[in-house]
Amino acid sequence: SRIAQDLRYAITRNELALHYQPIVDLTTAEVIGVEALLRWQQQGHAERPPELFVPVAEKTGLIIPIGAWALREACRQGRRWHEVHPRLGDLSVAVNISGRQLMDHRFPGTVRQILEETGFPATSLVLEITESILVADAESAADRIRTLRDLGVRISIDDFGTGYSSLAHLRDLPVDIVKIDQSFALGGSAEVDAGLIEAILNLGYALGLDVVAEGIETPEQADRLRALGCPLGQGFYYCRPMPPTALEAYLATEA
Ligand code: G
Ligand code: G
Ligand code: MN
Ligand code: NA
Repeated sequence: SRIAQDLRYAITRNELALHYQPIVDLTTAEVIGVEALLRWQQQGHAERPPELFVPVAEKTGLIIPIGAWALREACRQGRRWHEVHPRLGDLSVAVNISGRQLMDHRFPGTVRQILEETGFPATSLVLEITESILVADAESAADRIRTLRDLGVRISIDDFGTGYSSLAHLRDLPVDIVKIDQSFALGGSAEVDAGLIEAILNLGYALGLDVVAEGIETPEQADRLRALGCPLGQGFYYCRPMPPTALEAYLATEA
């Protein structure tokens, strides 16, 4: 396809960028971390959303070099923010990892090499993996996650609540963070959603996991999540994803 052909040159032509969306402490609104989100700005084209090109990158295998580029870029920029704002020295940087990337046999080596090369602390790096990937091949995924955690990085289950994990499955997965899918914050049925969010919070508490609610768009949603005891959140109400320079300016007001 045309997208696949163009994507082949996206890295060498410098067309890829990362935007960052803050993740905040819901009680203090303090930024505790950021999620890196891939952007593709091709000369002469409207910006192509990741929902469109990430699946193509996965199918063609281009997600391997593109994913490595994103990881390196995020660690490089994360290192810079730690240096510029020492008070944000524990700011975490989360990077989305696709299934193909996760299961590639070179992936743990790539992560190790990028951490060494950039000097970004492993403990500040979070790898976001969707629940559906972890369910698809649970045993191999769990093995791979153990290898990655041995490097010191943290693992986050993304889009949680949409992938049909069993409780036993989650208990056996060596992860650190659960991200409640944005459909729960945005959902129409407040009472049902509150019940489900509470269930996920209890699960997180029982398993010793951090919990992040995604897709918070209004102050009411933020209030509701806070009242339910959700510690961390992310969404347009707090911040939209923004380019690194804008994030730096934003962090400067906090530091
Ligand atoms: O803001 P947003 O449109 O950026 O992201 C849309 C989707 O693309 C999300 O599901 C997100 O997880 C995915 N995505 C964004 N950046 C990356 C990336 O660097 N790697 C992978 N594999 N997926 C990404
Ligand atoms: O699948 P993942 O959780 O990685 O996707 C993150 C996606 O969610 C990105 O496309 C990001 O732009 C988007 N996003 C972040 N905050 C909000 C929000 O408050 N509302 C909506 N609708 N999307 C959001
Ligand atoms: Mn994500
Ligand atoms: Na998500």
